Amino acid sequence: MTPPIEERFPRPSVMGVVNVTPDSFSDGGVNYDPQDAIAAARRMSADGAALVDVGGESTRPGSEGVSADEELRRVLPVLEAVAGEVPVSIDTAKAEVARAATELGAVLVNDVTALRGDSTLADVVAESGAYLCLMHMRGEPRTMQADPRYDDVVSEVAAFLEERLRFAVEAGIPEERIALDPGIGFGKTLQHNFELVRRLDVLLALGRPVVIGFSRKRSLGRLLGDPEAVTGSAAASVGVAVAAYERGATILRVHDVREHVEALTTARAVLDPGFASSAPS
Ligand code: HH2
Repeated sequence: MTPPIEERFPRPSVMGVVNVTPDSFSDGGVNYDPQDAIAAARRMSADGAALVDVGGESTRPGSEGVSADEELRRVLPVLEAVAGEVPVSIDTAKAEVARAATELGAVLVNDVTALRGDSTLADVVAESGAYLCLMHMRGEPRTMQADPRYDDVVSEVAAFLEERLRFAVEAGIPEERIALDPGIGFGKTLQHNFELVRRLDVLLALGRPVVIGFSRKRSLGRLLGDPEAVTGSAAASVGVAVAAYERGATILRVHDVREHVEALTTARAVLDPGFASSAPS
């Protein structure tokens, strides 16, 4: 039996990011070579990542997308090498890629389109028994940062995620396997991104664990004074991850795993007396 997602990945769990891409905004192709990606996945796991999110298609603002064949060519060598060794999630919107990944043991399908991109993905997730992350995105990566506007970003994101959660459950994916993600930076301004974390209670009211992926996103660099920033620093990422954890986030999707694991473990010792008392005095 698959345990509920919050049992398998208790608060706070770190999801390390391995982009097997030449063009991701955050790491500029450092893991495009499969050997580099494999080494990164192993290192993240050793550093305390609860799972490693492997992706073969950049979703950075302005990006165009790649074919399923190209995505498979990028991710399969990595998934094959770490199968049975490193818990993996697959960052894809394509059923074909999710099927291959779950057959190789991927435990979670991370779909930034929240099952709106490929009409057969829900069936693949349901049949595989994998966990699922449903993420909010306004528009599509090519155009999403062109003047995003909301009346109330938090309630609109919550309504969207509630609708996608219902859709996934009706498609046969058990609710206890699903996590929700507000999609930091996906059709949102800096103010929207911070408000979503500040008012995380509204998303938590949907009753599912929340994933936050603020790591290295450009709002962090812009907040700290560079209006042209395309990324944020590791320190800024850690700060926002700890704040998100304090507000109730369960899974933190990050590039700098060791720094986040240390910071979140420390934050947990403050918030959770039972956890602190289990450490040597
Ligand atoms: N962000 C990115 C990609 N996938 N998945 C979830 N669930 N949440 C996120 O916030 C999220 C995501 C974008 O970041 P990154 O993978 O570093 O860059 P790129 O899409 O350019 O590969």
